[in-house]
Amino acid sequence: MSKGEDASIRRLIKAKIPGKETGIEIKKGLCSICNAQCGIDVYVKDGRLIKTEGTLENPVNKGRLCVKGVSNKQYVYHRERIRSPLLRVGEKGSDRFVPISWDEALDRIALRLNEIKEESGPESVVFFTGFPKWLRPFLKRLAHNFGSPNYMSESSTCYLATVLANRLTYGCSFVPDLKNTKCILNWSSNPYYSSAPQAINFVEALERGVKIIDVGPLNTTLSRQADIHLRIRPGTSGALALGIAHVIIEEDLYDREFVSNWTYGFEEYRAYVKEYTPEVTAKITGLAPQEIIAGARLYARTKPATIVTSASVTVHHTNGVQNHRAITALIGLTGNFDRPGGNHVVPTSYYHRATGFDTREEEFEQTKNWEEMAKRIGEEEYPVWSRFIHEAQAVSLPFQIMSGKPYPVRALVGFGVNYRMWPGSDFMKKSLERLEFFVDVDLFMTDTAKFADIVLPASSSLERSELSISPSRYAIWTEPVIPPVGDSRSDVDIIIELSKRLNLNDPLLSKGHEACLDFIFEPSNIRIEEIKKHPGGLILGGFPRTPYEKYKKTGFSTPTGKMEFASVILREAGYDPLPVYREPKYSPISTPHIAAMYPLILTTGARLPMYMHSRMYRVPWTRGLRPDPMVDINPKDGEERGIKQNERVVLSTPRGSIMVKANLTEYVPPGVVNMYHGFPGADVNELIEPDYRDPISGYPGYKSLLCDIRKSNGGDL
Ligand SMILES: Nc1nc2c(c(=O)[nH]1)N[C@H]1C(S)=C(S)[C@@H](COP(=O)(O)OP(=O)(O)OC[C@H]3O[C@@H](n4cnc5c(=O)[nH]c(N)nc54)[C@H](O)[C@@H]3O)O[C@H]1N2
Ligand SMILES: Nc1nc2c(c(=O)[nH]1)N[C@H]1C(S)=C(S)[C@@H](COP(=O)(O)OP(=O)(O)OC[C@H]3O[C@@H](n4cnc5c(=O)[nH]c(N)nc54)[C@H](O)[C@@H]3O)O[C@H]1N2
Ligand code: SF4
Ligand SMILES: [Mo]
Repeated sequence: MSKGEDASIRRLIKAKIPGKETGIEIKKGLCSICNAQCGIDVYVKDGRLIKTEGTLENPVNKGRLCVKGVSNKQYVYHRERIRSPLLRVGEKGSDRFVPISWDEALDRIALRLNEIKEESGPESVVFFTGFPKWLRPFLKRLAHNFGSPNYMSESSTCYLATVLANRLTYGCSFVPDLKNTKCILNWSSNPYYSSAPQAINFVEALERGVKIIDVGPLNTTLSRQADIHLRIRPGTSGALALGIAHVIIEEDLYDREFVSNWTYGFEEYRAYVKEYTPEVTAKITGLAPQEIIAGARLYARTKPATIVTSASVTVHHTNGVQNHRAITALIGLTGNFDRPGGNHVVPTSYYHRATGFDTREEEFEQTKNWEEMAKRIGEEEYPVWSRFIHEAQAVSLPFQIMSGKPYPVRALVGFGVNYRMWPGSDFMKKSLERLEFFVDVDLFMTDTAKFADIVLPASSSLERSELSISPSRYAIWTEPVIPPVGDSRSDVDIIIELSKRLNLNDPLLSKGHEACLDFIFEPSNIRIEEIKKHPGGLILGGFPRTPYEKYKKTGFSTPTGKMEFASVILREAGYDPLPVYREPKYSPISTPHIAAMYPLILTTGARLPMYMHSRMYRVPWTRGLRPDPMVDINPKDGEERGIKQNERVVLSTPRGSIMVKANLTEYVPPGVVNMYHGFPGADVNELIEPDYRDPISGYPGYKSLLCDIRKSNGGDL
C-alpha cells in the first residue's frame, strides 16, 4: 500500500466510514437505556463500538436517537462496568470485593438460597428487578419455581398503578389512538424529554393540525405548542378531571348513549362532580374558571379525542389511583372509549406492549397459583393492588425487612437494584444492610451493589440477544454486536443458569432464551427463527388489526360488566367507589401547619433529556449537559429569598435537607419547586417519607409534597 493510500484510509477511518478498506461494519442493535427500544446502527471496528446512529428503517425511532442513545459508547465502555463476578470482602457499602469465577459465584448463591429456603421458607427470598424490563418474565418464573411469591419490580412505582386504575374502571387497559385522533388531551407527560419515539408522534399530530390540551404544572415544549395549557398545582389532577366532567355534564356534552348503555354508577358520579364547579375547581387547581371550561369544551366537542397519560406522573401522588380514575373516566363520559381516534383497547403482550398478539406470557411467568405460596409482601396493606397486579409491592419491601412481619425477609436476588428509587431512600439503604444475603446483578458498580454479598456483571443490550416487538408490530431479534465487556453475561442466561444450580428442574427454561420465547409466542405462531432471518427487523404482517368497540360483544370485565364510574371492587374493599379527589397528604390545604414552615410545593423526577434515573450521571457526554444537581425555582420565589442563578441552596422538607444549585426558571410556576431524582450526594428521595404513599396502589407521592428553599451559608455540593 502506498503512503498516499495509507493516509486516505486513515482519513476514512477517522471519519468512521464503513467499508472493506476501513474494516468498519454497521450492525443492528437496540438501545435499552430507556424503554423505548430505539434501533441503533452500531459502527463496529475490531470488535469495538466506535459510533452509534439511529436506524432509519426502524419504525420506532425512524433514524432518531436521543442524547442518551448517542452516548451508548461511553455507557457501554464505562470504567465502572463490572467485569467479573465479585465477592464482598469488606464492610457492607465499602466497595471491597474480590473477583471470583462464575462457577463459584453461582454455586455460592444457589447454596445460600437453598439453605435460607430450607430454614425460613422460599418466601423469605425476594426476587426483584429495577428498571430493566427484558428479563422480567424469566425472573418471575424463577421466583415461582423457587416457591417465592415475592417477585417484585420497579413497576411498584411506575405504570402498573395506571393499569390497576384502568382495570377498576374499565376492566382493561387501553392506548391512545394517536394516528386517527383530532384532539389530544395530554395529561402530564413530556414526550420531548422522556421518549424520542413518542415525541415523533406528537410532531406528526401537530403537523396534521390535531388540537392539543396539555395538563401539568411545568412549562414544557409541548405546553407551549398546545392550544390550551392547564397549568395546575401539582397533585390536583383529580380535581381538575372532576371539574372538566362537571362542565361536560352541565353543558350536555357527554355521550348519552354510551353512558346509559355501558356505564355503572353515573348518577352517583354526576352528583359528586356537581360539587366541582369551575369556581371550586379553579380554587383547588390554581387555574381560572374560564380555562377549565375552555379545556372541557375543546376535549368534549372535538371528535374523536384521545387522552395520553404518563406511565407514572398521574399516579405519583398520595391520591394517585383515584386521580387517574378521575382522568380516564372522561374517556367513557365523552364516548371515546375503544373507538377510532379515541382510546383503543389493544391487548398487551410481552413486557406490556400493546401489540395485540396472543401469547402465553402469563402461563410462562406465573408457574404457581398464589394460593400455593405465602402471602406477597404488601398484600395485607394493598389488597386491591394484589388482586389485580401479579407482583409483590416493592415499596413495602424495606418495611418488611426491618420489621420481620408478617414473616422475615432474609435474602434479595436483585437485577438492577437502585435504593435511590425508593421514597425514603436512606431507609431502603438501611434495610439492605439488615439483609443476610444480597445478590445484585448490574452493569455498573453502583452505590447499591456495594451492599451486595455477591455482585454479578450483566451485559448491555449491545452485548446480548434480545427480542423487541413494538406496538406497530415491528419485530427485531438482535445478535450481540460487540463481545461482552469483561466476563459479563446476559441477564436471561444468568437466570437460566441459576435455575439449574438451584435444582429447580425446569426443562423449558433449561432449553434457553429462544425456546422460551417460542413457547410464549406460540399462540400467534411467531417464531424467533423467522424473525432472525431479518437482521434489520420486519413488520409481522398477516395478523388482523385489533377491532374497535369490542365491549359491544363482550361487555366489560368489571363486576357489573360495564364501565364503572363507581367501582364495585373499591367499595367492597372499603375504599371510596367514586374517583374522589383528596388533597395530597402534605399540601397547603391539607397541612397548613406544615405549609407555614414549608411553603413551597415540591414535585420530583420530571424527566430531563440527559438523565435516566440513576444511570447517566456517570456518563460524561450526558453529565456535561447538567453537571450539578439543580433545583428549578421560579424567579419570583428566588427573588423573595434573595437567591440568584447557580447559587447554592438548601432544599428541605420536614424529613431532611440536601444541598443543590438553584436554577431560576419559568419552567416551574411560582410556588412550585422541581427536582430531578437519584443524584448521588443530593438525593431528593431522602426528603420523602418512606410511607408517603397512595392507599390503593402503595405508590409513592413523589410529585406533590411540601418543601422550602433557602440560601446556603457555604459547604460543597
Ligand atoms: N430522559 C429520560 N426519559 C425517561 C426517563 C428518564 O429518567 N429520563 N424515565 C422513563 C420513565 S421510567 C418514565 S415513567 C417516563 C415518565 O415520563 P413522562 O410521562 O413524560 O413524565 P415526566 O417527565 O415525569 O413528567 C413531566 C410532565 O408531568 C407534569 N407534572 C409534573 N408534576 C405533576 C403533578 O404533580 N401533577 C400533574 N398532573 N402533572 C405533573 C409536568 O407538567 C410535565 O408535563 O419517562 C421515561 N423516559
Ligand atoms: N423522586 C422520584 N423517584 C422516582 C421517580 C420520580 O419520578 N421521582 N420515578 C420512579 C420511576 S417512574 C421509576 S421507573 C424508577 C426508576 O427505577 P430504577 O430501577 O431506579 O432505574 P435505573 O436507575 O434506571 O436502573 C436501576 C439499575 O438497573 C441497572 N440496569 C440497567 N439496565 C440493566 C440490565 O439490562 N440488566 C441489569 N441487570 N441491570 C441493568 C442500572 O445500571 C441501575 O443500576 O424510579 C422511581 N423513583
Ligand atoms: S429514547 Fe433515547 S435512551 Fe430511549 S431507547 Fe431511544 S435512544 Fe435509547
Ligand atoms: Mo417509570
